[in-house]
Amino acid sequence: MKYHSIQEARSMTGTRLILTAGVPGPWGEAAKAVFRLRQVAYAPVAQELGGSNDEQVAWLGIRNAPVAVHEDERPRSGWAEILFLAERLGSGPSLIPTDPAERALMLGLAHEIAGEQGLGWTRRLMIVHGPLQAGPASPAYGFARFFGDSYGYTAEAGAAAEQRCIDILTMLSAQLARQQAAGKRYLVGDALSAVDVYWATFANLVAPLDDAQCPMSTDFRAMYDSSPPAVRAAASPALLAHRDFVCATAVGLPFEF
Ligand SMILES: N[C@@H](CCC(=O)N[C@@H](CS)C(=O)NCC(=O)O)C(=O)O
Repeated sequence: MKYHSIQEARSMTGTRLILTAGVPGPWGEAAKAVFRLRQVAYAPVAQELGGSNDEQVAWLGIRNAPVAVHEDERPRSGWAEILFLAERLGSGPSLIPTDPAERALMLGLAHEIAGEQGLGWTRRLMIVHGPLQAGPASPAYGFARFFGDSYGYTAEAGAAAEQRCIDILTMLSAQLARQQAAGKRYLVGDALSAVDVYWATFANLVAPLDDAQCPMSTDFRAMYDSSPPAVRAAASPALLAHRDFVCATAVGLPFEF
């Protein structure tokens, strides 16, 4: 993917989407998929993984990614803000159910995947927990310290993260099983919604797609693929098959970043 610099993006109009360049970050991949499905044209802009990203901070006051900037509106970096921006700007079928109860369920499930203390958040705490417990002698300590400090790590939260991931995956597996028992194809309601997209993109943190579908460096793959068996087992075969189906039919393969 060809990225613009922050400097270029500042002087552009339209919709710009700041993404961590070169890696399949689940929040960024989800934002890209949501924009694509809503047919929102955007200019990709590079953020540096774990970098100080000074120019971005000077412009928007936000260091990480993704960040969507539409015209001269305020920047949007939370998954829900980005989703509602795509709903407003885009066209075609909505990614948010119209039925109020289905809508609430969809947004709640999406939070459990992409929000604070959701699946992505707690898998990240799991990833940094080992090196932080091992201490500064661990080769991954510096990386883990930075990400731990940036995203809510405490020794207590780190220790609780694995069970939290298992609980979320068990709950998503049960939700899909209920839907399938009712003859329904998607996680909520009768149609594709944003939560299917969040699951399809965040599942990489549990059972990464292969290199042909989602190329990544050996180190990155080892990190994404480091779930202990109990976490992996909490994602039912049907839930993983649903990821494959949503990637093939909605998100688009291979992932490109
Ligand atoms: N702002 C997002 C969360 C985004 C997020 O956690 N991004 C991380 C993904 S690991 C990131 O940008 N990491 C790269 C970095 O911190 O430099 C939300 O609230 O939905």
